[in-house]
Amino acid sequence: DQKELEKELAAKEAVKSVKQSQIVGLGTGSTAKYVIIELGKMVKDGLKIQCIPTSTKTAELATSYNIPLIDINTVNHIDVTIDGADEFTKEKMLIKGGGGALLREKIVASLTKEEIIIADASKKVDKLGKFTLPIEVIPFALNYVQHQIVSLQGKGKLRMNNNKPFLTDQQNYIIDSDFGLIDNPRVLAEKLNQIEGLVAHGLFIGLAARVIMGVGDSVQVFN
Ligand code: DER
Repeated sequence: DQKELEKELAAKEAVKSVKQSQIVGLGTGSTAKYVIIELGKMVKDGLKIQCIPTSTKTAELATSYNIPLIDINTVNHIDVTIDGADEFTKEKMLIKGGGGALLREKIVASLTKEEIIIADASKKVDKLGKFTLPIEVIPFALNYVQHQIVSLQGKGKLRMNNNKPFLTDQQNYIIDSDFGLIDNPRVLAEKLNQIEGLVAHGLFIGLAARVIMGVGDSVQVFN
């Protein structure tokens, strides 16, 4: 359908930035999946890259396409990462974490020289916040962080999976938090960064080098 076509168009445009012998971060989600499929073809045709997955799900998918993986702790930088987003603005501010991979995605993004975000046109927003903000917390801090979210005028809901709390790759919980439309994402991000036990939130500010949006039968790039 239209969205899937736009995801694929964005992914195909993004992989043009992947060069021989690079260290490549692999995103998580249904848009990033198209990147893994494309890179699988390029590896089959002789592309030599070493990849770092942002989730166990992505690691399994990449392995199924014979994409070589390496341990993030064996590198001190990543050349290029291609990842999705739940929302993005023209200033390249993002909400991520819909797929639950936000902590590893943020660490990989922070290590990456060129973080490329790919998305279908439905992800573009004027203001972040229609999509609830994923917040990853250690279980020990669940109640404490919930209270901190309330004090920041948010409304948090523990993410569930089959009637049990969803667990991230790190065995942490996610609180999907509604702060309404967020006037100043940077200010909210800085407040969230102070909360003990909150290990990651989905506001990615200043991390994206480029956003490639599939729209109709072409792409639009936000630099
Ligand atoms: O969880 C994540 O951060 C994913 O990248 C998500 O934001 C995008 O997932 P999608 O490509 O399936 O919409």
